[in-house]
Amino acid sequence: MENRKYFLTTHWGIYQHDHATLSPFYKDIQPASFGTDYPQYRLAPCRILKPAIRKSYLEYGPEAKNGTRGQDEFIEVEMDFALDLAAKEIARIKQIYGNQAIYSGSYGWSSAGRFHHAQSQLKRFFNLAGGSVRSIQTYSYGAGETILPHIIGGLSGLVANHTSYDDILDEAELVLMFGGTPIRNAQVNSGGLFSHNTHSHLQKLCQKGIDLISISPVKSDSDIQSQWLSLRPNSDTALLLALCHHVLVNHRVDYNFINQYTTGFDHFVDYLHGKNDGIIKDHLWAAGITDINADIILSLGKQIIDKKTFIMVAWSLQRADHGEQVYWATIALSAMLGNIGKKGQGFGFGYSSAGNIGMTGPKVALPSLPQGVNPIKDAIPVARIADMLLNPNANYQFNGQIKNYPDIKLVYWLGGNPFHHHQDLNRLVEAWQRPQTIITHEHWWNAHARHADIVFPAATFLERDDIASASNDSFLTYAKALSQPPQGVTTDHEILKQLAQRLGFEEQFTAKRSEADWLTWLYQQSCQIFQHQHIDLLNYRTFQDIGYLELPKRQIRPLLSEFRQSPDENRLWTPSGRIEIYSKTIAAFNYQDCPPHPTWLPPSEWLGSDKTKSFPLHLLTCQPSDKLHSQWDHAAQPQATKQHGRQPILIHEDDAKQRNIKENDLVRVFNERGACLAIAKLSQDIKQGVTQMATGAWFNPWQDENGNKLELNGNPNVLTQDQGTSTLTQATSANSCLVEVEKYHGIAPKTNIYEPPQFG
Ligand SMILES: Nc1nc2c(c(=O)[nH]1)N[C@H]1C(S)=C(S)[C@@H](COP(=O)(O)OP(=O)(O)OC[C@H]3O[C@@H](n4cnc5c(=O)[nH]c(N)nc54)[C@H](O)[C@@H]3O)O[C@H]1N2
Ligand SMILES: Nc1nc2c(c(=O)[nH]1)N[C@H]1C(S)=C(S)[C@@H](COP(=O)(O)OP(=O)(O)OC[C@H]3O[C@@H](n4cnc5c(=O)[nH]c(N)nc54)[C@H](O)[C@@H]3O)O[C@H]1N2
Ligand SMILES: [Mo]
Repeated sequence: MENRKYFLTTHWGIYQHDHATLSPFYKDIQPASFGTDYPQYRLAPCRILKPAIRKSYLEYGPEAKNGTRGQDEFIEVEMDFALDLAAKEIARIKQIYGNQAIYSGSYGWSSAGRFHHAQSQLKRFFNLAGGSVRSIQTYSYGAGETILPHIIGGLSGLVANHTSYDDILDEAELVLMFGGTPIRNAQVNSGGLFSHNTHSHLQKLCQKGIDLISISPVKSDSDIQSQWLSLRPNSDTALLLALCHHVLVNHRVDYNFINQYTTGFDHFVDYLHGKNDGIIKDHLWAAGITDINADIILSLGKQIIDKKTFIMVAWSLQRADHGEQVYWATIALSAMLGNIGKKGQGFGFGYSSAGNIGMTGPKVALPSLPQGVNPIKDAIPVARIADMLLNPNANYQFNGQIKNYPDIKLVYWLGGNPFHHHQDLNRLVEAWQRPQTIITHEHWWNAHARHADIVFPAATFLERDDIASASNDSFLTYAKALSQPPQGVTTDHEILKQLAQRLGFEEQFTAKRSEADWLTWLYQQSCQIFQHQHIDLLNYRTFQDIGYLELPKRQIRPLLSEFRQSPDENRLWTPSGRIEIYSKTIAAFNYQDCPPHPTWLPPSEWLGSDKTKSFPLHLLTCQPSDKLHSQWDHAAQPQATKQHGRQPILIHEDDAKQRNIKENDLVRVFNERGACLAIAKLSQDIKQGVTQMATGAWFNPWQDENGNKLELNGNPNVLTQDQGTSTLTQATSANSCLVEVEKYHGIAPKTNIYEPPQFG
């Protein structure tokens, strides 16, 4: 072990430090490629060092002119002034409109510690303040998370209870990797990870000679040696249905499994045969949709019948219009093969979408900050934020319910960046003008901070002590601040505490504990939980001195193996207790855009739609390899990825040639929703007609003298559509997006989002 004594935990791994520099945790076999230089960028010019109020908000308060959020100057003020203003405003909104006019959904990854977890802090605060409207679901897998309970009764195979990589290594002969298994994404795990092991697991599959097929429009989605099967984006469901059809007509359906463990198969068989729509879902049909040669589909069908097959599907595939269908079709195919619940066979989602999928977490759930109870029960599907702000009181449907959007007057957000994560950002900018007041805590003067009225300067993970652990890994770390926060900057907890004091519930909020007391308390809770398992953890002082401890892991069993073993004792939490290949519940919802069995529905935007006449290229927006989302985009690595300050776009050589675009040319990527600049990167390893951009460049909007909008940094969310995946799931459909790309002529303005805003 190096002589660096202290530890810090991030979502991208554990670091050691000596109060000056960070180095990767010595036990991590493959640390993330980014992060060690963050201390150098802690005090960059874009750091927020003082509370600030939007100028016209300061002058006119909530009556400030509409439409200026995001463009206004800011006035820096003293902390007490900002706190008084924010407290007064929360009290005013509560009194006039009630707590149902406050939105604190505050989605986002913030930082990894258990105590300084921004959303937990904010929820605790508002639960004591009389409640607030929240969000449910995630941007990550909202479609999957909403449909899986209808099919298998829970989220198994999505976030937990995956079949282990070890079992796959022992048993599988063929692994289909839909969306590939890009190692860049396994750098990250919510809550952190002890060691980055995904690559080594994948390499073992490769070394053993297991047949690995990466099914993706982008070759680099597989970092291990594998066969690349390129297809049209969003067409995977059609391929899976054709494989189902192949198994069916070759009489290789495992009817023992189907009869004992599933329900509604007959409806699906009728669909595959085209009984109602006259369309047989065979390899010829799928070839026309997927662009995969029909013979290749047949040969794939033969392989999955002959070999013990494991099907991995990335989370990205369900972040698309009708994204839920691809997961349903995967489960239907695995059920037909009869291999669900068997060692190393069956299916699982997100094997490289995060760093600890297919590995295991601690034996027991670890404690987090208690949040209390929210007296307001209203919550929106998280990706419907702009719809909510633009359409107060309007009706919408979601997962069998008819609901109304609340009329939100105050938004309070910390630890997430809607101007990173949301789709159709120009629409979000408009939606963001609607509330009377927006309050934010941020580290940086990014677009999220610039679109608020009251901005509090929040300490970063480098500047706070914390306790960290992840539900999908088994460690506890004592995170020791690398340095103090800059003068005038404080923790989210401290800001909320001082607001609570002004609103009369400080003692309830803090439970009379200091931040250090809370950490002790969290550790004591962990000790108690483990004592029930007859495991003694170190005493707190020793834990603090050592800085981390490894926890005993849960046993990991093949996904749904208990159900397979005894389906009556271990009924699934579905209405039938079985895997629902046909769902009567969904049938009763009668949604046109989500039929009751796995179905091919063309996405609203894809290479098969008429819209290609105007916007002929499909844009996929993947996770960035050089950071977590938009975090620390000003640091060296993300800046080095950009060229001349713009994010790259991957485009097929022939598509580039047709447009007279050359390597490293500055291009304008556009559709009817918006436009951004990017640098062209030409390749043969992306399907023709497809482009790919990483998310995460800080939104840097600009307009020319004619009012034409152009995002300068390469933020692809000015292009993506803000439309729910379906009435059932209402999740993000970011990956269904058509664009056109052209060479940018003229001199483009430089990005200026890494500089502080104008202060009045
Ligand atoms: N087009 C497209 N869009 C996508 C996706 C996609 O695939 N394509 N992916 C989606 C997915 S899966 C996700 S999860 C979202 C991610 O979206 P987010 O989680 O919202 O993105 P982050 O950049 O992690 O936002 C964290 C913000 O909080 C700040 N922050 C960090 N720590 C703290 C803290 O302790 N306190 C405070 N006050 N602030 C803090 C950071 O500076 C940053 O601005 O993006 C989604 N958006
Ligand atoms: N380095 C890094 N790692 C991260 C994150 C990060 O910001 N940075 N974010 C984390 C988070 S919050 C999440 S939710 C996960 C997300 O994990 P994923 O959802 O798995 O990640 P993506 O990078 O969006 O998508 C993976 C690949 O899927 C392919 N793909 C997209 N659409 C289709 C399709 O229709 N069909 C097929 N076959 N392939 C398609 C794309 O080419 C893309 O490269 O990543 C996590 N890991
Ligand atoms: Mo995510």
